[in-house]
Amino acid sequence: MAGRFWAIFFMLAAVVTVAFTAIAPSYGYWFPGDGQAHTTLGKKIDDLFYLILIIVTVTYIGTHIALGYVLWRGAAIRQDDKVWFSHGSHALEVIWTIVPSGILLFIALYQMDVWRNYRIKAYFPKNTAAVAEVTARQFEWRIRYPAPGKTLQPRPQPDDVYTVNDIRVPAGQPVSINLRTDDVQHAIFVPGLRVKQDAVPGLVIPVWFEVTDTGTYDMTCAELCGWGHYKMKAQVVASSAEEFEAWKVRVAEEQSYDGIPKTPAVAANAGGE
Ligand SMILES: [Cu+2]
Repeated sequence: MAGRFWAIFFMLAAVVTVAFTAIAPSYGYWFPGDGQAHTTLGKKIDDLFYLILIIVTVTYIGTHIALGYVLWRGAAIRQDDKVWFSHGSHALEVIWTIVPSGILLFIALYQMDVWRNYRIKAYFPKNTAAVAEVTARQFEWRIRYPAPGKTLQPRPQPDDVYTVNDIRVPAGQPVSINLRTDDVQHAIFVPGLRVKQDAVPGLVIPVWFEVTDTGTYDMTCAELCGWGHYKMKAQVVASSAEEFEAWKVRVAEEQSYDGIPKTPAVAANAGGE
């Protein structure tokens, strides 16, 4: 009797999983899906995630059905039946070594394109523009942009534009940021853009992404870097290319303001002083 109970119990796990998978999405209880990754590559990363989720779900259901079946069969065995020992079965060992290895190998090869596209500079989109250098420190993100109309230089220039915890990029085109850190390890993490990269002292790591929708995206530090880790909340703001340039002109003006307003925006700000 107890054997039958556990057989049904484990089968039920499979049934509940199938039911949940079928019903949950329509109630909004589901993983981030279509249209929630706001970068071109992020959508492909989500596809990989779902591929793995499908494999895991099928394996989970299959395992529980098999477990339930074995328990059900076992419950039917009477005390005086001869016991069958399966321990040390060569065929079984080979099967459950080869099948998972095959699945892992498939995932490893299948995701290679996305990985290469994401991490290896030679495979970045051809027209990727380096918009800024992001330097992590204890405990904030310092962002350095080239002056309006100029290109980003490896070393700071006198007319560079700076912000803190505020990354601005143009949307609809591939852009890259050069990630550095002044002190300990930090990690840039923008969930909505599916962008995550460790910042390692001594390295300048280019990170590219193409934001598909204009908007403001939360950014955090994903490396427990010290007591001020929690303060490293930042944002990535994606706007049209024109707005991005206009914003940069305005910030450049504000930073080099010498009391003589050159644009209406700065003049308006200076008016109150
Ligand atoms: Cu940090």
